[in-house]
Amino acid sequence: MRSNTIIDFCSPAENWNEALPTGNGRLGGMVFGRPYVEYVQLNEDSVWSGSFTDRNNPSAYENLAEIRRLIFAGKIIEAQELCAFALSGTPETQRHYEPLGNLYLLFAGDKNPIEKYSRKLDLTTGVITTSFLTRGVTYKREIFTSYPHNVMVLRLTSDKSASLSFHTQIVRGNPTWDYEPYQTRTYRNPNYSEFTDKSYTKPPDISVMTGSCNGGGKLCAAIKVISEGGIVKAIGNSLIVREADSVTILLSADTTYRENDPEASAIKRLEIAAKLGYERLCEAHLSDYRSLYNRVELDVGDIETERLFNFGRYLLISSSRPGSLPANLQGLWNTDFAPAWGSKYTININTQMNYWHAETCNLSECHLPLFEHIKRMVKNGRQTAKYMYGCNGFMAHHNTDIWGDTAPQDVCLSSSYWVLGAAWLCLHIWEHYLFSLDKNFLREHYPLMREAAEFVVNYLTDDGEFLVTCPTLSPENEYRLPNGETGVICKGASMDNQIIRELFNACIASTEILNTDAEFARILSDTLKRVAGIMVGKHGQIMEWNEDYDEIDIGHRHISQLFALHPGTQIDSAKNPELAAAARVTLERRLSGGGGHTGWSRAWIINMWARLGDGDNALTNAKELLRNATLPNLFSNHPPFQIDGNFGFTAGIAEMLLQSRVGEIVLLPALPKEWSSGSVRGLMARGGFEVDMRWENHKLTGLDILSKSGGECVIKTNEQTIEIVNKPQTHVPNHKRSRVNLL
Ligand code: FUC
Repeated sequence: MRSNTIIDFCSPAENWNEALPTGNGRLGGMVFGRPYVEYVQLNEDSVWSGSFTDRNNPSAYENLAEIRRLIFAGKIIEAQELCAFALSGTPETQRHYEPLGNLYLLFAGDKNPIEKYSRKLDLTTGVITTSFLTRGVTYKREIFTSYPHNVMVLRLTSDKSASLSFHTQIVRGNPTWDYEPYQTRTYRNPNYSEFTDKSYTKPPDISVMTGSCNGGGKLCAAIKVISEGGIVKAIGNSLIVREADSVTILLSADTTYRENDPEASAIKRLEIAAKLGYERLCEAHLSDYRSLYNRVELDVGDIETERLFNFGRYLLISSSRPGSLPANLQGLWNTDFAPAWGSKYTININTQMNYWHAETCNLSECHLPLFEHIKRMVKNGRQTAKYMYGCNGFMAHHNTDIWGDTAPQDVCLSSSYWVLGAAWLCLHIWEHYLFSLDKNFLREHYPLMREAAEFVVNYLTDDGEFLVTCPTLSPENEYRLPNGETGVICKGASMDNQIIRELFNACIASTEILNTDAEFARILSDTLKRVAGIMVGKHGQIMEWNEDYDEIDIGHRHISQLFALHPGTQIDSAKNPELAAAARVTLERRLSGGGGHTGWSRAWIINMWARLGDGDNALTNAKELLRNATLPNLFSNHPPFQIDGNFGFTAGIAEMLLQSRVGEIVLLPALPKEWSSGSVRGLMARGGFEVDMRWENHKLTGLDILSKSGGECVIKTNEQTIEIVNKPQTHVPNHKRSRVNLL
């Protein structure tokens, strides 16, 4: 029977896009579930190439005035050429993420037929199970990655004693023979261990592999094999298990990013975990994992949608936990030594999208690695602001890496020279505050928002009419110039103005909440008066640039000009219906040109339709994402796999069911006709409210709201899609739990 919490297959993974992910934020694996050559492709979040290099272009500042002059004079092509030389990073590229290595378990009897094969990931436990029958024996493998003990745990059992015999090895390589480096037990593909430095055992039961992050630090992965019955012994760099009843394999990894001696720390962690034993490790994992996963439950009568929604929560819990790095372009899971876009942090939409569901889906703690990373960016971002642009404060362009690099990435006119990466990221601080109302958090992190705003105040320049960002661009679209040429670089792109307004307003509100920095708040509000508002263009659309240019790609995947609709708050059907109408035109225009063709782009569109209160269009796009941008293992497809589409999808579903601002909750704002009855438990609203509700025939029939911060709120619905039966209580007063019984 199909379930919304199980991802299952009846055959082993033939390729990476069929393998199942496990992870605890830092340590991750892709499990193939192969009966005779079990293969787990491994990642550790700090395995990145290189080290920090100052890449700020020495010619930037001396050319800034000239670039601005050219843009103001409409000499866009000349300005672009100068940008490419004077602003690009030196060198042009940041560091990239790399795989940790591969774990292999090789079993005897590889030509025997397999029956009753099953492979599944249970989203309620975070455990991947493979089982099969061969020669009359049923074998079972369970794999999870424990956050509390930071080890991956593999448990091998069978229904017949003394029937587990295999050898195991952990290596780092790049086998050309995809995923099948072992052709037999005695032949290995030449490249399967080419990036391994040391490979040794510590008899009787530990095997260690070390390597070097390409041009960077050192890494180590180690396993300890614990058998019940049978024997474990070391030969060469392999551990051999013979005739065991059951086996537990513990795997741990470290790099010099966090530990001076990764070998010592990885091995020590194995010994600690081994003392606890499988049962206690498993209990600790389940209680930790369930404490996060069980907070939310969705029933909309559509298993595929519910399952992908749940998978997005699973993936965040598995790739972003306190102490880990934030989820990168592939979360944690990457098999390539030269991954697409370096599997870095692209901060003109992608990294932000990774966290859109963190608050709404009650995974607030999983948001924390992002804030730690913003802190890592500050020092570099100050240097870039000062050195390249002569500005105070802190800034970032459209990408960052493990070192928090802030200089431009690539020589790519349509993306590299955008300057509001830090400003947008800092809005996540404000979101975290709005959901938690945690003043201590705001006090600690307000300085980051302030510095991002300070850069903007300094960077803005007067074009005679408005204060504008310049140079800048609208990620990552191009426009047609009046003379027919194509332009990218511009002044005052619409998304910039929208981000600036959102950030400045958040800073001003923070100064009031924290009772601090009134003078800075005044500067921000004076500055805002001179920043252009949202403009409607000749097609009735929200203008993307400060001139009503036509876009080169009508169906471009980025829909930057609708930032104000989502994730921003400035376009709102209730507050400014004329802008909401223009946002609808914009979205329809993008879609008519083929927009939404990447997973993340489609996911953004779901969120935007939800904000427009259009559940049917939101659902159509959700189905489209499921159909056309989802890989067999349910990873979202750019292509290749990019995790933002998963996270953005989950955020979009939540956005269809609940929207909020402090003091106001809108229930079922974008309920599609198809979801006429259903329920959801545990979604979060701004102001610190946890909401459970159910509905039948488009009528709200049950509502239970917990105020976690002791605040009050007004409850609304979108009356076009949902009706509150008997209109009972539409105001939740300030007491802990308010059960509003509607029937
Ligand atoms: C942005 C997007 C691309 C891709 C890359 C990682 O540049 O425009 O589609 O997602 O980030």
